[in-house]
Amino acid sequence: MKLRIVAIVAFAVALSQCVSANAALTIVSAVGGQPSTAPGVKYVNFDFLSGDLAYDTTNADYITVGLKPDAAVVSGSASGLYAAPYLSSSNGVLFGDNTVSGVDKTPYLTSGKEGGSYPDAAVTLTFTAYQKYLGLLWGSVDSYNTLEFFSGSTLVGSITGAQVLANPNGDQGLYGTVYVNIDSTVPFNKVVASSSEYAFEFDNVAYNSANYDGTGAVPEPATLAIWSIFGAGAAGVAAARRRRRGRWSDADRQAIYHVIDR
Ligand SMILES: [Ca+2]
Ligand SMILES: [Ca+2]
Repeated sequence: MKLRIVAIVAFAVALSQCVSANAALTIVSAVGGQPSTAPGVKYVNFDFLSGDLAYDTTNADYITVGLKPDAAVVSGSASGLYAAPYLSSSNGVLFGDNTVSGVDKTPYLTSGKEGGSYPDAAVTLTFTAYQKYLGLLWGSVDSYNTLEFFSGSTLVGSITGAQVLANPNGDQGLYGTVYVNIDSTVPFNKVVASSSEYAFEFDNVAYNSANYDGTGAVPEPATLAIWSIFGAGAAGVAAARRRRRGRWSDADRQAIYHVIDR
């Protein structure tokens, strides 16, 4: 019986680690919205990118762009496949584009269509440092666009086009593009953009590792497993001590219930 309780405690502790992986995402989006100008924010426009390449490696915390077929770096628009985002209220200035209002004429990223011949189609942004903020110019927003946030290999949150625009129908004009600012309670170091239909198009990403204080990242599964074994081992030692000492005290039981209840 005591062994079973020890196992339950170890499982409950492991479970509580998993539960804490859910990030609360605060989303602010607007036509003509602007990226954050907080200290430390970096602005990337993907204009000198082709293929799977690291971007802006002059920064210690840079982005590596991963393109799973049929994601791509593109310019302009191709009917039924991708459409350029739309700049407004001069919201490209911090990215080196002084357009006041008009189509994004620079290279941008498109997810392609996930499924069928391309089951993994997606754009992956992998950061060398943890982030708690992401901004992006999200063009021709569709309800079937999905943006996922990962801490290591753990999915900590996701949003869809329906959460950034009231009527996400792929409008390729002024009112179909929003600048979206997302703050996460859980630090992330990978973002994946995918779409079940053509397509998820975006440009002008802002990010900021300066507001990551070094805490809250989700442990890698291997680390978690080792930690759990250690935790179970430590609990086992404690149980053995209790066995020598005698019955579980009320305080011990309360401690266990507390852990299970979390
Ligand atoms: Ca660009
Ligand atoms: Ca679209």
